[in-house]
Amino acid sequence: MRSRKQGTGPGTIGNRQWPGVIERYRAYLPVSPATPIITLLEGNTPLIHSRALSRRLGRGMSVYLKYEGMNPTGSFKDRGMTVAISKAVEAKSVAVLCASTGNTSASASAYAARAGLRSIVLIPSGAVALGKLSQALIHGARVVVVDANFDACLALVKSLAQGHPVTLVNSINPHRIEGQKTCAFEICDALGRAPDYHVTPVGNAGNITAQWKGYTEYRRRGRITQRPAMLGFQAEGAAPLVQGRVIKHPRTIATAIRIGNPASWQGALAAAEESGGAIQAVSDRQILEAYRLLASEDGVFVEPASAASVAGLLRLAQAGYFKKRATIVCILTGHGLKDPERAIKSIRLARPLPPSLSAITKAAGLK
Ligand code: AN7
Repeated sequence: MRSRKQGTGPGTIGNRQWPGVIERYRAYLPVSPATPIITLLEGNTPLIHSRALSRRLGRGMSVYLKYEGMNPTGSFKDRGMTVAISKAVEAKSVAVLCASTGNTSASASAYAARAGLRSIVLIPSGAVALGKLSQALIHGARVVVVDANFDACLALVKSLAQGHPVTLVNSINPHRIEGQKTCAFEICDALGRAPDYHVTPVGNAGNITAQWKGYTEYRRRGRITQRPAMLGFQAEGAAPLVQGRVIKHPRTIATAIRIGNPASWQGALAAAEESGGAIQAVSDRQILEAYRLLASEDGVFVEPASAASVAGLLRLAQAGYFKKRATIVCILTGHGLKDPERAIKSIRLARPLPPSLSAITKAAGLK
């Protein structure tokens, strides 16, 4: 390892600070010298080798976790939002609008605050994790809670955007997809090649579409020779791509991916098909098992939706899907602190004890 004296400590490249995804990958993104860059220095997230999962899979597998929860607002959305908000400012927009299961609204409101734009977010009532809601509120978004699910909120913002001078920053905005493809670039830069398998949660399906575009562009420009098989995982009760039909009332504890009519439907199917991968479903129970396993064995805290990738990994491994000695990257899309209530619900917390040394010693499991 090089020492920090040489300027290669965490978060630095040479003697420089990480510049954010637009400056790092400018040649691949739709920006010009005239584009004002709005950034919180997103990207450069850790690619962590998982000893626990590599061992569990056996057969010489190397499993890596791309910890997207380490982005400035705690999810991968920041990669797309830096581009979408920069382009909105360039277009002289004064307000941005989105529908969200939480993370998009957190990211949009933060980047809008930084750019001096107004932000308006529509969220489904009772279906957004507390951390995400608190972010939108504190960043000053106009938060409109709708008594309907995410799909209805998305339909509403599409109509609103047509009738008003606002920029829609859901992933149907192509600048979002452009920014989010940088996740694939970082993985290839870190590994020196593409992984054999790329495993990711799927909700509105923008991210898997963007990641596949990233690998494809990196290959076209000669940065990699092989692209990975793309494996996308939906929650069983919210798996329109697996069932091949819109799900009117999607259900899952993974509220981030409680989506029944994904906007990038075709993009996700194309990624799976062209790459020789698949879109499959995992149960809430499998998601929660993977959620606990990541936290307790690898020390990585994610939100439940993010654990869908690892749940899918374990499912496919059990079915003998992977070739031997494969390199597998699981995308962990959002931070566990987004949804602290879920962590507390999954582990029983004991009643407070009197401050007596003997009672405490016993409770601490010490002799
Ligand atoms: C943690 O914030 O759709 O398949 O409105 O927050 O690109 O939609 C969030 C989605 C995965 C799915 N993991 O990504 C929103 C929203 C987390 C997420 C997804 C989301 P897409």
